[in-house]
Amino acid sequence: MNTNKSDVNRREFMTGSLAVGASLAAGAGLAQGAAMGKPVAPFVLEPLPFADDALEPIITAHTLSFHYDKHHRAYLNNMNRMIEGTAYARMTLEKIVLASAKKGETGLFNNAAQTWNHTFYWHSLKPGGTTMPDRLKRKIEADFGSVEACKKALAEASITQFASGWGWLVADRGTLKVVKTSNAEVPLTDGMTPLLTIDVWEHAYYLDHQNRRAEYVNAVIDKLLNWEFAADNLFSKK
Ligand code: MN3
Repeated sequence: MNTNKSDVNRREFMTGSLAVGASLAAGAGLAQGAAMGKPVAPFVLEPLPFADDALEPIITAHTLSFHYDKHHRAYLNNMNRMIEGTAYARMTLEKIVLASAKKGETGLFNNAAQTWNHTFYWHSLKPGGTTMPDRLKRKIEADFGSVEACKKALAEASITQFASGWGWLVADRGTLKVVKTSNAEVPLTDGMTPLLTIDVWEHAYYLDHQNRRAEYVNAVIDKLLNWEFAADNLFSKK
């Protein structure tokens, strides 16, 4: 994979936010532990970054009670079981995703990537949305022509993803793009830097919107996206 400027920031975010074991050490400490070959597993489920009813009516507490408490937790628990006592137990979550993909260990990849994807999705959402930082806005206008064109591309990718998967805003070698992935697949494995994601598995919207995926996707894009998180993923350096 490439190691552009955002990788470091994202890795810190993931290790820090999916903090490990009983000691909720700082991200730097965890990274150092991983680098020294000490176990970082088992991973723990971090709390949602908002109240469970804060995204209503677009995403209800009822949906989150399954999506976060059941689906996300199950992926994480499955991954923890699979890595126990293996070399993976000494890796950061992002490294587990990349290494299991490279080795074709599909079962582990699916659970590790879904653990990563869901944490990334929760942080892609913000009650009421956020104002887009100017620096990100200028980059989006340069690469998509306009903010509206970017949102339209993200909506189209998310709505047209066949069956389960994800819509993403990514940086690909310095250029912003919209991509979609199937099932657990994540653009990290193609060397891209995820900036934002929208979960389009049916479990993300079916209780609230039934088969109306477009209604869910458009509402998320209009009212819930965390553009400050996207800007942090694109621009922040440690
Ligand atoms: Mn999901």
